[in-house]
Amino acid sequence: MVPTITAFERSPDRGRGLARDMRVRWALEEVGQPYDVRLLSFSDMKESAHRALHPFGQIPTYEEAGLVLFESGAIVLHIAQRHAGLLPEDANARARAIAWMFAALNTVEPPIVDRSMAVLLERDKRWYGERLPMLEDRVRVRLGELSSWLADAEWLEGAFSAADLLMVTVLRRLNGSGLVENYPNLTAYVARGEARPAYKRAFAAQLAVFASQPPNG
Ligand code: GTB
Repeated sequence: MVPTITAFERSPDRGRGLARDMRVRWALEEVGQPYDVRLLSFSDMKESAHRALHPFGQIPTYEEAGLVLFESGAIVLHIAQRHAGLLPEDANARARAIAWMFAALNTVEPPIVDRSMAVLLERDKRWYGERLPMLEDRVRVRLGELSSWLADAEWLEGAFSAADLLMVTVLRRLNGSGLVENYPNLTAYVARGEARPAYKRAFAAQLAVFASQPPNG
């Protein structure tokens, strides 16, 4: 059975690969698994039909025979466990790659999301000017640590894995901030991820959704 995922009908990023269905699309493309997409408006996501699949009324979800999943990290892990190519075969290396998947989502992404939310929602607050540098310092701490760890390695744990897939999508959320550019090895790391044919197919599919929507529909 071809799995079905959910995605924004009209993504706020105009289909630039920043919404979290991008991770799932990319993982499915990496393993060569075709998939269907059900597009949802913001109000569709809050309807009971979708909440039956996702307790928080969000995208992405993933449905296959007998299984419904939510949380992009859990979905990518599921795909990586069911198909070859996204996790190392060696048990210890696999455990470390999974640790990096958690690190991407639990340690690196939170300060990046805090910064994005401030930029998006708090610009008009009188304390914004003081808060943004503090949030950006927190992001810089994580980027510096990640940059030191990665050093001149191509990927986080040997060959490209689901850990890199998640980490690259997390770092891409800083596009336009200029923050990643201070770490040439991280800039090159993100570029390596974006150069993968599977990434390009996933990005094109997400962009095509946005492009197919009527301007104010
Ligand atoms: N932890 C969950 C996961 O990883 O799956 C978080 C899911 C989530 O945040 N989903 C968002 C959502 O459904 C879309 S991805 N939001 C609607 C709602 O909560 O009502 C977050 C996102 C959205 C848009 C951009 N962008 O435009 O740049 C980037 C990221």
